[in-house]
Amino acid sequence: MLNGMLSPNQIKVQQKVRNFVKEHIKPYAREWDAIGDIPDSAVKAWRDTGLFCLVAPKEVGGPELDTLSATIVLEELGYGCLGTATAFGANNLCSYPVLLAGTPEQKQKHFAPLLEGEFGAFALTEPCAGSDAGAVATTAVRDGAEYVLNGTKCYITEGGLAATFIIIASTDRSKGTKGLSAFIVERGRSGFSVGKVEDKMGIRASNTVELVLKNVRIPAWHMIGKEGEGMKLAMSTLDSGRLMVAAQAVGAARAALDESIEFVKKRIDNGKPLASQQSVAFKIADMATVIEAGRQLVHQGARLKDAHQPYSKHAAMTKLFCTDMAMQVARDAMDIMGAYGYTKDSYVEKIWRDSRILSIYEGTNEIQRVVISGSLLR
Ligand code: COS
Repeated sequence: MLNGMLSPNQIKVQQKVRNFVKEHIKPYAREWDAIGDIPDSAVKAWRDTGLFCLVAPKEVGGPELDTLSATIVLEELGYGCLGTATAFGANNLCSYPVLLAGTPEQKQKHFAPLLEGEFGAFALTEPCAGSDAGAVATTAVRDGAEYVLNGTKCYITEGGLAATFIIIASTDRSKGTKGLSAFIVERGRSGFSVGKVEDKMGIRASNTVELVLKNVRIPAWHMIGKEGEGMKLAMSTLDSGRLMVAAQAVGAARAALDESIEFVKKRIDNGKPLASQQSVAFKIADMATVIEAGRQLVHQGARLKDAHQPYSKHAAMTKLFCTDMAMQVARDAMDIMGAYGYTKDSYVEKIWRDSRILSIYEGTNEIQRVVISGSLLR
């Protein structure tokens, strides 16, 4: 890891999370994968680091990490367990709309539970609105001083555990993407319930559910920004989220590389460690090279965002490269380890399963190509 470009504070954050991962995540990640849950004690330990919501602003008592620091945290969490990184990352994802357009009152409301150690969730996806985000069919109808929400959201990270949600709903279906709006909805509102809990192939430590809204009434001041601003808020949120997913991918790939290095040094083949075979050593070299390339893309994207420069295209390129890279590195690691890598005795089996989601969630890699090519060809 090249640390030369990081500030002393960023290196401190990196070390803190690295220690946390070593002590609180890595020894238990396989067990959490098996049970499909993160025990409360581990969630509490993470909360005690003060990093439970990385992007929560100082004005509400949050750490307000810069984007580069946040990607460093997500890389380290991804190194430990992608499921846990996904779960802990949800609090950032759901916070961007509030950071972008929330009033001081909305910021207090949204961040208070997150800073107390509760989860938050960002709910955009629906059964018929995945890649086509603008097709959201959940409606929000104004009724006096309230909005009434109806619809179904699916594949919502930490939705079964969250205390606060950002729900993207249509306030005017005739306007398509220009009719979408964003709302803060708390757990416990009448008519708001958790539906199907997904049984996933990977990132099993994270919680993924369906949310059902039946005549859910919320005060009108819970709308973030203005009516019709929901699509822009959701897309800007995903720009940030894509850098975080890419950072997790770099972390997962680094874990696969470390497992591979340990394996090839120990494993004896024809009387010599596997590492002495040039074909194996070269694969290790290639894995390390693409990981470093991915990390540099992530850090550059974070620097662009921190400098308030346009970065949508860069975020899409970064997610595209890093998530495919992680999958390839996990596969290379499994190739190096052979049958052992395919068993649950090897951590690489879990990294391979977990990494598969990276090129799917927060915009498939086809969507990243839509964003990249769209910005080049318009
Ligand atoms: N930041 C801010 N605004 C953005 C934006 C961005 N990155 N991308 C698009 N917008 C705005 C556009 O400017 C446009 O507003 P105006 O018409 O006022 O200019 C509006 O959003 C609609 O944009 P567009 O016409 O490009 O929308 P499309 O319906 O063609 O969809 C894609 C664009 C496909 C890129 C979008 O639907 C998408 O990203 N889909 C994937 C969704 C996703 O990632 N889901 C994952 C689950 S959520 S965890």
